[in-house]
Amino acid sequence: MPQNLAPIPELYVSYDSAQKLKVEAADLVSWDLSPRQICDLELLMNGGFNPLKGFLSEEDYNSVVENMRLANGTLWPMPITLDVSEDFAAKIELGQDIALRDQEGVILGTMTVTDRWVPNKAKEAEMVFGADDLAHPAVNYLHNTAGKVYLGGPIVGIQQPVHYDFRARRDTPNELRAYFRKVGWRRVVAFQTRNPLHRAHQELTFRAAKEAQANLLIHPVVGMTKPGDVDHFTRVRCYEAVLDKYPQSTTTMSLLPLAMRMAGPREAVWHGLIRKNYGCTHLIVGRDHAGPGKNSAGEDFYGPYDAQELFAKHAEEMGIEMVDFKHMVYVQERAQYEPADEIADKDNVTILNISGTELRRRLQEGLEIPEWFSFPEVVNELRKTKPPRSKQGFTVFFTGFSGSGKSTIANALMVKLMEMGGRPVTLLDGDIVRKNLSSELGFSKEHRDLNIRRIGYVASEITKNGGIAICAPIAPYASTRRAVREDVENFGAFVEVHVATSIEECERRDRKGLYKLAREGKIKEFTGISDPYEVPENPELRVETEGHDVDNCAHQVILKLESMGLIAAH
Ligand code: PPS
Repeated sequence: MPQNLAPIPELYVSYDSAQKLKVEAADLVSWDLSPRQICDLELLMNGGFNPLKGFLSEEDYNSVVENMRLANGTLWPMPITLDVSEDFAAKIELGQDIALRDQEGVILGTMTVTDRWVPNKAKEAEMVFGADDLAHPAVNYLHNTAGKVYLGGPIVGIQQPVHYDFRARRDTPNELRAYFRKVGWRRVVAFQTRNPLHRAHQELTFRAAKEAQANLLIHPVVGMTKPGDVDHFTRVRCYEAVLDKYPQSTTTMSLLPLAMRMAGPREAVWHGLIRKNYGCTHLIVGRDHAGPGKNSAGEDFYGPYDAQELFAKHAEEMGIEMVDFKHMVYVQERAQYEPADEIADKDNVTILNISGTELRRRLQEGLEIPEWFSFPEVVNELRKTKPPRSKQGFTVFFTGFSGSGKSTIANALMVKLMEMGGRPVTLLDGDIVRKNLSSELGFSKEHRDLNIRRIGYVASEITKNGGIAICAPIAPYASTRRAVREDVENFGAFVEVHVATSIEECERRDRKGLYKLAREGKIKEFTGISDPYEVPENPELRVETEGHDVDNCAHQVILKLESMGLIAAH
């Protein structure tokens, strides 16, 4: 297919108009964009989503969901929609302009709202993602993050979202087109990725470029990828290390601020249209391209070659060709990578391969990663970001009645961990937090939840930065404890310890004299007496304090941490 590198339409107005518009837009009703909407808006404005002129109208949305096409018949597989809350939607009149702001309040563009509707999300999930199953990250997003109402309408672009990272590596479609024109690249094969590159990827991209007789664009996604992926900062440092291994004159890299949906076949077609906009003539499409993993029944959402098939069916219409991805494996005797299906002497050679899961395990446990698998520079970067578990941060979260012994055990644990050394330890005891972080709060459900969420926030920050947070509040509500677990588990392990001293024993001990006051009605909403406590169902550890001394209880926690690999066995 002939390459056309003429500039494509963008939605930005001229610099002077933008300055004027920015002042005028300050008076408009504003929508604060979510991180995903910012990614979508950037690609709408810079032409990455050409021919879209804004967030989809209701008619286009229905047509995209049902037929993979805009209402006018143009191929477009992914609904690009502006989801908002019901409250916000109720404030808007059709025909009204709204300002679209980033999370710091900067106005990126305006939209004339032509359409407002309540989508059938179950139908969207079924038709676009193949199943209304929350195990699919985009379906989960659709139901649990996206707003209830969609707004649609044309956009006027004022400015690009601001990026402070890797600026020299970011290009708009027109910037890449201009670059290809300048260096005379007539055929360009794009490699889409959301993972670090290892030797097998390098080999397959080399082969793809050779097969297509094209130059190579490494085009990694740095917008939003699958939850749990290696963060883009680490990945870009890895890509830069690998880029040195490619011949400079034939290969380049550019970062794509796309928010992926992991929609397999539809996503592959979407990726093709986007790469076409970026001036590419070919896209490498892999086995299980943009796959979301397993569904809630433990099966794959899509067939392994569904994406390649759908792409191939529409390649002509898209104006971009597919290079299918070979599954590369290492042949030890020949010390080289070869496509798995082209090895004729399979039975006489040793084939080596390390799966993604195995790689994560090796990183997790600090085990060797062989040179035949990856480049030392890449492994080094990955190890920096993902140190072995015994060097990562974590949170120990004690919960139990007042006077159950949480604080005493937590203190003993803190001292034991400090004796071991290696990581900073912070104790967020119930009383201390109430004094320093939550002094204005009482003991209503709302206030207790607020208190626990604050503790969770601090603990997740400590965990993120490689420290150990020990929390010891009552935390009587299971749902709040779960929310804190989710916050912390974004960054490291969460170890819930139920200090299971019975309410009778706590009252008998009554170390602070509070139970007596609670019984007399002088303290209201007292946990276990006049307020609920939801016993943890599956804590990592339950400790009984009746009949065990503090030292023993703290030791049980230490043993648990050891068995989880969080502290080195001693
Ligand atoms: S919560 O529910 O998790 O927010 O409670 P927490 O912040 O851990 O409570 C800390 C201490 O407050 C004292 N106290 C009460 N506890 C429960 N209910 C009521 N109404 C109440 N009023 C005061 C109690 O001593 C808690 O300390 P600990 O260390 O648990 O004994």
